[in-house]
Amino acid sequence: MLRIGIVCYPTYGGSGVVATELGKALAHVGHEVHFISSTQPFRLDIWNEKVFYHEVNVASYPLFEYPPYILALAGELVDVVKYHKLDLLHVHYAIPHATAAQLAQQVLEDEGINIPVITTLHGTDITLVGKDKNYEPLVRLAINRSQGVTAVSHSLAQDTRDNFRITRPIEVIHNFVDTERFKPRKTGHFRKAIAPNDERILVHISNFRKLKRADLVIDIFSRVNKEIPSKLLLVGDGPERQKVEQLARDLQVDAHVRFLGKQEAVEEILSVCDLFLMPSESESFGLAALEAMACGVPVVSSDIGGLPEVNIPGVTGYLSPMDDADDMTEKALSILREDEVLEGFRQRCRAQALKFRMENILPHYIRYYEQILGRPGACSGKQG
Ligand code: GMT
Repeated sequence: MLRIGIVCYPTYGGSGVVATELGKALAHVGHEVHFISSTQPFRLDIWNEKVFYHEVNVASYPLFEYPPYILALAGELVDVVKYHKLDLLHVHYAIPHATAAQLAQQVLEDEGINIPVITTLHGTDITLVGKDKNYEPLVRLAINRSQGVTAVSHSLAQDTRDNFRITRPIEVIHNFVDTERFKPRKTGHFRKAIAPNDERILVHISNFRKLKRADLVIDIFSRVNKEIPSKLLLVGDGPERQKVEQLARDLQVDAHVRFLGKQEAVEEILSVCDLFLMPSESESFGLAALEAMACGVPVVSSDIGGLPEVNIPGVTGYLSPMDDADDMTEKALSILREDEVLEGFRQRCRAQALKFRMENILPHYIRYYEQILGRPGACSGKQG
């Protein structure tokens, strides 16, 4: 049994979801898991004797225009590692978690305590935010000084090597999905409420940042809707939402579009849907697309980042060149026109998602922990 500290963002976002689900699964097989975060991670919905949550309290002071979160996190990590005798720290999203963990590591080293840090790179910490000239040298240092580094796709590992001139090994461990939670369900009454005349239902889930291209989602939907009676569900919230709402009005499809805001039970929403649109400009993996597939929903996405590692053209949906609304519309229509074609995609989506089920990916993380700790078999827990 290991004692593992997991640092993550608590907000709606892929890295927080992956970190929380991983911690829950590790606890399930017998490890002690300590979540350290600014507020309670939103998917942290189980409590048992193996799960701990430590909130980072950032002291404010009139002098601090920007209270120093990174120092508060590092201090909290020192405390948790020391008093709960952690074996390793696994931080999700490099900025600033990896840097904070390394600060804590230095403090602990001075006190004779050695704790390895594993950093999991998730996406924009490398492809966008991490490229900021102020952050770039810090991210490079954090990656080089971590005892272990994982990336959620081959594409992200390559981007890391290219953007940060990193030569150290990066372990690719794909994201995973809970295929018991995300699975096709019978939800006739909900479907009827959304699409009373048996229209097709398209869906997009994101945090509505610019790179998610929710504007293209509306554009594609407005074209699909001209040929096939359909509805669009938009789940999530973020900076672009207002603009996107306006676009739906301008294109006169607002009567067919529902903004559902932030939702926790996304699996129930996905279960009534026929097609997931993900026209992002950047996507290191596309966890939301994988969750859709697990519910039997095909995906039309852009052909960028890690999406080709998840969404297989002609099998689970299609990949289109970024920004190519014509192509995405054509691909969407080809999936939606005929029931039998849609049904084929649905079944293949579920089969593809099963390859990424938690049970397949968790052992990879566990083997990697053992490798970094230099203790083969240390993590056997209930897994054997
Ligand atoms: O940047 C985001 O969209 C949020 C980010 C996160 O860290 O929360 O998501 C990234 O990590 C997810 C989980 O690993 C991936 O599925 C997303 O593709 C990735 N987002 C981007 O690369 C834009």
